[in-house]
Amino acid sequence: MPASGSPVRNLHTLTEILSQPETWLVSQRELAGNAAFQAAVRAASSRKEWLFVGCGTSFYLAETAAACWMLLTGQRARALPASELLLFPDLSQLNVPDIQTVIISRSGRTSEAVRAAELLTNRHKLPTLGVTCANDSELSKACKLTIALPSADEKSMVMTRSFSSMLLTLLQLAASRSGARSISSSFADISAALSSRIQSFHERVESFVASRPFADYIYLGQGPFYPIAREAALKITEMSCSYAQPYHTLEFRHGPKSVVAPETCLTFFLSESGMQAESEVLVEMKELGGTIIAICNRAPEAVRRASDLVFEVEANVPELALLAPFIVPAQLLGFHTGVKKGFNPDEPKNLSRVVILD
Ligand code: F1P
Repeated sequence: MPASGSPVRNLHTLTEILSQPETWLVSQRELAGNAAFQAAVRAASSRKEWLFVGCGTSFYLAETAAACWMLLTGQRARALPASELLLFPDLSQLNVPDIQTVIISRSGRTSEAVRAAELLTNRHKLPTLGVTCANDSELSKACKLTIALPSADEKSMVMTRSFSSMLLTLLQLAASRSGARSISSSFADISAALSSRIQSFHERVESFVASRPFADYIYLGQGPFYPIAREAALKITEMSCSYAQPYHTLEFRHGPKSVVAPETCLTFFLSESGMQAESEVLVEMKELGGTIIAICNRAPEAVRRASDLVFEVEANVPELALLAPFIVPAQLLGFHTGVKKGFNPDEPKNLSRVVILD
């Protein structure tokens, strides 16, 4: 029973996590008639470089979007925390032709994100695209164009469905630029695949968390799955005040693996591109005594044998369409770990829903 005393199932953070398959479909339907999205698609055709900006979860979304953009379009794309634009503007290298900037903020009110948008629009005279879940936000006033996804907004402090829905929106924008039709058509498939599994994921995570205590949490991913690992680490930190570290999967061998012990919970976001190399790390960490969670589309036998918990999406979709469903088991791990430790994920310790600076 969480600290709030209300049953777990009544916590809106859990309700929102479980609503993601349906939310993705609603958001995609909203986009079909969204004038701002269509304008962004038209504008994207003349852009040659992209800079994605955000804070917290929205920064990890920016990193994921930048990786997807490069893989889908072949164009140069980068991600920066909004604070870096404000404090170290020369790091952002804005003086390149045909750059498009994208500022991501669920609330559309985060001071650093709004200030970064104002700087890019007003001082640097650059095209700014806002991506948010709020209508009529300060972000939309600071950007030349803004895509809003109100159906993906949340009551919760932590970002869950807003992260995955805005990710799919940016993926759809990248697919429109690259002509990768299979990406846009895959959203119904990942929604259906997750919808038929999410209750089982929820129950399996809850019982796994109840079965044993952990001292720390490691999240591993390569390529566009690395920022998903960073977001997963933030989720369990925000909801359960646990120590969590993300690494590129193969980087974990180069020193950080010294921490591995039975009370270390290692979550692997297994890509299809790097499955062989990444699963070898998974097997090695099991041999070191770690507790292993594997999140993948389909688990090779070696992964199944070495893992304590396996989550498979089993969707016939392009690899990048797996990024959104892959974060869901990690969101559930953060939620149930928080409840087990006596926290209320609806009211995370020390956090506010939006960081507003004076
Ligand atoms: C960004 C953010 C969240 C974090 C917390 C504080 O919010 O850092 O990622 O979980 O809610 O704000 P936003 O700019 O996306 O609204």
